[in-house]
Amino acid sequence: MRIDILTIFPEMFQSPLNYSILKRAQEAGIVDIVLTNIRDFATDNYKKVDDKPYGGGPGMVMMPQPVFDCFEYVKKLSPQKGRVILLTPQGQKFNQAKAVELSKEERLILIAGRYEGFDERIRIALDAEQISIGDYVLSGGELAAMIIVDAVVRLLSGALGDENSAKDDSFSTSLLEYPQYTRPEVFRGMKVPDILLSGNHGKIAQWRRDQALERTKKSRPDLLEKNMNVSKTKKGDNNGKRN
Ligand code: 6GU
Repeated sequence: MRIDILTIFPEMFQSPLNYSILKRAQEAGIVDIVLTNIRDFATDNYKKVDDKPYGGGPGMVMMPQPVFDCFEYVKKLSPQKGRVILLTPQGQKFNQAKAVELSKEERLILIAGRYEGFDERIRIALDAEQISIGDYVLSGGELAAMIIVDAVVRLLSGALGDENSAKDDSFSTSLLEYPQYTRPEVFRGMKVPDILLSGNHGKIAQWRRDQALERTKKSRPDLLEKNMNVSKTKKGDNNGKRN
């Protein structure tokens, strides 16, 4: 997979991209992550990328020209078309199903905005899908882009050491993950549940299912409800793209 990220703060990505799974996936050639600075496409002496909103109001808006020029440059860096995503709080909420969907693409082009948002003509002309990572406001789309990259890359074949470890993750089964324990057997008087030491794999699997269900009921009952509705409702939206 190739992931292009357009941002005015490429340095922000250095640390998250250079540890652990994301680092190894890049080194192994599983993913190629390319950062391009939108500010390099500003045309005035001050490298201006934002301006006041027409109609008044607080804050600044990302200007269309630097974003368009940057996008057109990035697009030509590789022959694949790419799925274009604008990170904005106005987008569809990101979740594990979306991560799985995006992990099947050959190329993603993520555009991180700052300020009060993008000039609307950017979204319209790039025919970009909009994604938000949750119902709260961040100072920019960079952290959201990093979260999406992390969630997507760990799903790519070969990115995790153990191919099974993504399958049991919370949300991939619509349940939260069951409790995990490692050595020692007793820590500060707290014992590992006997069943996990029993060697009975059938019973262990049953216990884990029960625990996952219990946890989900307790802290995320909405996931169980959603799960029951999935079979009833047909998903037919267009992922926030223009028709
Ligand atoms: Cl993608 N951007 C910003 N600025 N805030 C957010 C977000 C994105 N997702 C949730 N909040």
